[in-house]
Amino acid sequence: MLEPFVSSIDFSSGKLRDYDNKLDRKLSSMLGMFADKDIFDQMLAKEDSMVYEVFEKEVPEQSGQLAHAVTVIHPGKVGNEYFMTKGHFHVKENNAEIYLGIKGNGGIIMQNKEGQSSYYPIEPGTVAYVAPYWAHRTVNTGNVAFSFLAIYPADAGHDYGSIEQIGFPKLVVEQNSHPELVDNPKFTR
Ligand code: M6P
Ligand code: ZN
Repeated sequence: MLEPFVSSIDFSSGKLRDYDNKLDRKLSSMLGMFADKDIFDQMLAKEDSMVYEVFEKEVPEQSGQLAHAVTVIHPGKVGNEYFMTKGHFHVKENNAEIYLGIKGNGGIIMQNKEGQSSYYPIEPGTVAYVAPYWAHRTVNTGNVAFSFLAIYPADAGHDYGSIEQIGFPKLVVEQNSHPELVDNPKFTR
């Protein structure tokens, strides 16, 4: 049986200090996910920049366990589209998730299977509830690292499926120095 434990977030960097696993997502692991392919290719040819890092505590992927991780999205854009996570549905579609904003400014874009979308800005202290059945992706809309804590059932599973090719109904882009939602041309339903 797993024993109780604690971990700690460094609020100045937004990172989890005593993580067990770290996942690095660089531009090269996000092929086809940003709308402007030409700019993406130019950026990747120059440098395979880090887009986001996920600092995880290890818990068994079993019903009843709560996985928790801190994600740090670096500041940056591909064209006018903010750096973002891949985004996923849960394999167990009826599993919810909680995000808590730690550092920086960002947002969460969600979609359900009917193609409806929902967007909320996240700042330090914001608690976002990802309802069951909603896919979720976060974006960094600021000039510094955007960090948040995620808590979710450890056996929820990640379903990247069509999101890797098509994405979300809306793109989160910078317009006149502000985040705006625009229609995703690849998303047709
Ligand atoms: C959060 C959680 C994780 C997820 C991570 C990165 O920390 O939702 O489950 O893996 O963000 O998001 P993604 O897997 O969509 O790239
Ligand atoms: Zn999730």
